[in-house]
Amino acid sequence: MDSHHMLQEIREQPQALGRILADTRPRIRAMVRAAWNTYHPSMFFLTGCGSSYYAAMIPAHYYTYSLGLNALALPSSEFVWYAPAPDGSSPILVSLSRSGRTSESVEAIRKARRVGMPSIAVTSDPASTMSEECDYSLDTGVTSEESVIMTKTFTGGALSVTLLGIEFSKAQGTNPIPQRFEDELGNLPEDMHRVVSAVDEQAKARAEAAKAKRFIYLGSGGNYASCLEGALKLRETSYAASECYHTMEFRHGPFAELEKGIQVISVAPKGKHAREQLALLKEIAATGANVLPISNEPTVTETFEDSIIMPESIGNELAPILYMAPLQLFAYYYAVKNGRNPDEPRNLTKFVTTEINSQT
Ligand code: F1P
Repeated sequence: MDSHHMLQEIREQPQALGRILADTRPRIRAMVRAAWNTYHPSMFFLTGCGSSYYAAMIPAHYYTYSLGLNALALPSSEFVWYAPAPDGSSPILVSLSRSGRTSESVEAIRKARRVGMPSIAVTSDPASTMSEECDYSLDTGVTSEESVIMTKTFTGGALSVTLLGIEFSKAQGTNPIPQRFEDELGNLPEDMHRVVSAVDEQAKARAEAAKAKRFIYLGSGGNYASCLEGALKLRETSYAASECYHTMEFRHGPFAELEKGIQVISVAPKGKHAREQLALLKEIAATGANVLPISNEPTVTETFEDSIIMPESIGNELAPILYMAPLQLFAYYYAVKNGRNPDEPRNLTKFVTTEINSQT
């Protein structure tokens, strides 16, 4: 069934990412120049709701560990309820939202204004409430999905906020942008194309063979955010029980849940932690739980017959964006196999409007 919007939109991601790098990036440079000259921000609150919150967590990881920026990702509602007034640390709010209309994210922009904090809204709709009420509006250039489910606006939002951080980091001038970051950005659209081509059939086969009703996702670093989103995709489209943990946190309690019939999906890219990840996956498999690694590490994919094998040459820096494709495809094919319509999940709308009070 190739007729669902969700599948088409997953497959459109290489082009969407390419457009951001070619067309949105120059606008990001100009915006950051203006914001830097006016505010010199030194602390970044990155917010969103649902998928947009998880998308914001990916750049938060880059800001902190690769770009030398001080950043905190949190749900828009938490920012609205708890964000302090600036105390000399020159904070700025970057709020991510496909619609630009989600109540908590709109209210985050209003709260920032009330406490004297500048704000940037990153949306797919430059005419939205957030875009109109913020100090700086960034249209990612990725149009909203036809599906209720976020796919290309998730990876597009994560990339746009990452590019914002790269420009702020350059303006700050204290931390050279790692060369591997720029190299991987240059290859990202082509790499995403290679990933989608490589994993589409594999994800379909694994999803159609999956017998579990309960899924546990494991990821680390920026891939933890991707796994949170992968688990959410599965809940949204199939209503299946899914959880997510930081890879090495799993031994600290959740391990007790394991038994036959549970499916563990692990994002385990090659790199310096491959050996520890493999050891954990072997321990999990020994309990009788089913292990499905998504990996380009041969020692992992050769150990587990049920792997989704990622192209070996893709880099690690942008893995959290690239590994979204197999996670999205797995959720899509699992939903279709279970007779769900992934474009129109029950009880879900494209964005949420609710009452939220930011008065302090
Ligand atoms: C955020 C969001 C989506 C979710 C659902 C409700 O929307 O939580 O992530 O899939 O459709 O809204 P937005 O603020 O990014 O428009």
